[in-house]
Amino acid sequence: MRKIVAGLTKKQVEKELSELKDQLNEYRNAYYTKDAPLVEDNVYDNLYNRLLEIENEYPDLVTPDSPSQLVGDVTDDKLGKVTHDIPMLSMGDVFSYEELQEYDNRIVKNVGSPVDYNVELKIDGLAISLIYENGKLVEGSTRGDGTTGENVTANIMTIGSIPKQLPQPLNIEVRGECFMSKKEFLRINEEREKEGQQVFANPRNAAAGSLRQLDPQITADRKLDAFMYTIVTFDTLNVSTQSQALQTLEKLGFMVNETAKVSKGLEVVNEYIEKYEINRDNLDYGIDGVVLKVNDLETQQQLGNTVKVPRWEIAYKFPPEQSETVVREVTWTVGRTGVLTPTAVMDPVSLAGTTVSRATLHNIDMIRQKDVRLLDTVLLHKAGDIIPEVSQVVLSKRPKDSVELEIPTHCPSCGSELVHLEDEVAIRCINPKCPAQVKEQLTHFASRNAMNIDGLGPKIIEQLFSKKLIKDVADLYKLDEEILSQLDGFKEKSINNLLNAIENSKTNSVERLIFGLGIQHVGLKAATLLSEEFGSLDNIIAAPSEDILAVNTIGGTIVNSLKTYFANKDVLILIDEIKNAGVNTEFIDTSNSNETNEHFTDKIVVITGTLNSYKRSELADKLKHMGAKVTGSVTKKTDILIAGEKAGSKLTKAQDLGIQIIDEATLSTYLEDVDK
Ligand code: 3BA
Repeated sequence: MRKIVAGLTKKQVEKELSELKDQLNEYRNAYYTKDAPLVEDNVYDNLYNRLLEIENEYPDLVTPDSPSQLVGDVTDDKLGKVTHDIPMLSMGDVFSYEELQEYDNRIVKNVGSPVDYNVELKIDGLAISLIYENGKLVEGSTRGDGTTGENVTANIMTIGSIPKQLPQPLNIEVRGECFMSKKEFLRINEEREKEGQQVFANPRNAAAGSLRQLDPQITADRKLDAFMYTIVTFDTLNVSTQSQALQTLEKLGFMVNETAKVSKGLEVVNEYIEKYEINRDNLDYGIDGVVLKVNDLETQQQLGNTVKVPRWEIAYKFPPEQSETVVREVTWTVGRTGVLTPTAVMDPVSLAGTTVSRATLHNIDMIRQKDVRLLDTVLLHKAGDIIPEVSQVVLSKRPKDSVELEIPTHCPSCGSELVHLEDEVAIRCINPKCPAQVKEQLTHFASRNAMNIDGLGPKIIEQLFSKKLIKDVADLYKLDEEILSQLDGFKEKSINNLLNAIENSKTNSVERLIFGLGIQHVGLKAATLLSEEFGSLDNIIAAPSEDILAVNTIGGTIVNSLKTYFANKDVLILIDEIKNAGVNTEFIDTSNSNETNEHFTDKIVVITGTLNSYKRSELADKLKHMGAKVTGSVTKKTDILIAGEKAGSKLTKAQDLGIQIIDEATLSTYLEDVDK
């Protein structure tokens, strides 16, 4: 399959090599600098191996900018640099048990006798290094290229599971893996999708993107964790093996992965690998293999390092989890913005712990690139261990009667002709009255980050729409008891609840309305910036482009999108209707009205237990507006614990530490003070 190097002329080789370098460097850059991979790992690996093959054959063609000469991650300019006095090496890896056996043979030969290994899970995150002086956390950094990393101290400080203060006044440097749980990854991606932002490809990228940025508040809003696995400088600690090092780390208050095991030679290694390869989906964090480390630190020293990797450790990488199945059908769904997304419907197959029968094909480029056809056998994998995707077609199994996919020319929902705009991967339905789009828009309008109309989900919208009780968002404000009683299962209570929720949404600050309208490229963040700056929807509509551009972080794409949107006559009619219904279109500045309130200004606040009249996220927002810092765990630095019903360990801890505790009733009086 692979082209051999020998049959090519030097000119051809040079051309291929230069293309490979450009391509790989583009992929590396997207992966490391932007934390947004363009291709799957195996695609990168295949190209990279081809590069190595050529460079092996023609060593004179190796240049310093070749990806083969660059070690590990690239660092970004925006963050400060940190030099690792003791470099952070990379790990050697193997992909089969045979190779592990060969590795062990070499070690035995080298040391002169069998050794114990400490066997650990290989956490799929990003390596970090922490420096403590006198027991106090003073610096946190990423690995970067191993010698120079990025200074992410402020961001590291927001990670709850990293101690800021050790129980002893030690001078130590410890290293480990920072990661995001799968659960948090799903939560954040859901949020990003709603805000119209690009989703993270996997938890590793989400962790990197959250840690490697300038605003520590963003890191704090996304729950990161870290397992620590190495003590770099031992100070006075009495440690002689890797397994003792892990125990010591745990005693010092670090989170340590608890699955590690000591194995005499490879005795239990196979068992360990199998156990976690099968169970990896049950873990709430991603792993991509298993690490073996010679347990005895002196023996480690004796074995030493090569330039790139320590000789005393090796990583066994899991093969990617893939399953084969047959594509039976491709369905196209129309999203809120009219974009059509193809989904492959396949024979159900078990893949990494769940049964899968649907996988997104993303867009027509992807369909063409992968050349997926009906009746094709395809290999599936899970992006980030979670989202099923087609990796490739198994061409050797393509039946004679396979059918090329038809790219739709008309919208499956409304039948209008589809368009393929230049510069876009998507095909779109541009009929603004398309029922599929309108339903999605209505759902978005009512969603939590937009108008936050509790109880108005997709199912009810579907009913309202198909019964022709609403046709656009303005109609939501015309709903009454009589209309709602036509819905299946809607009784007095559910009717009242929904009408209340709709009524309440009229008093939202205007950024929720702007975000809810679903203007292309205008997420909640941009909507909030615009509302703060211009004060009302009318002012935003009337604002000259230059004035909008002058708002920090608002760029030309957003300005163009706003101008196009508000130039539409139908849009202006809709906005008039919304206003006439009594929906607020002004910015309500919660931060200003609270400046005089000193209950929460500059306070570190933790919320725990069940609250009856507040949603946690909204309360947190509110407190932040009042100048509080809302954190997740109770520490000595915590000023106030807001304790709802059934508060547990956080309450006990706060009591132990003598921290001010307020219950929901007290909280309400504090907040009422504020509203005056
Ligand atoms: N152990 C990653 N390196 C690891 C200390 C050595 C090491 C890792 C590891 C080099 C994991 C390379 C980056 C680095 C600290 C250099 C682990 C994991 N041990 N369990 C042997 O879980 N991903 N990564 N980190 N120094």
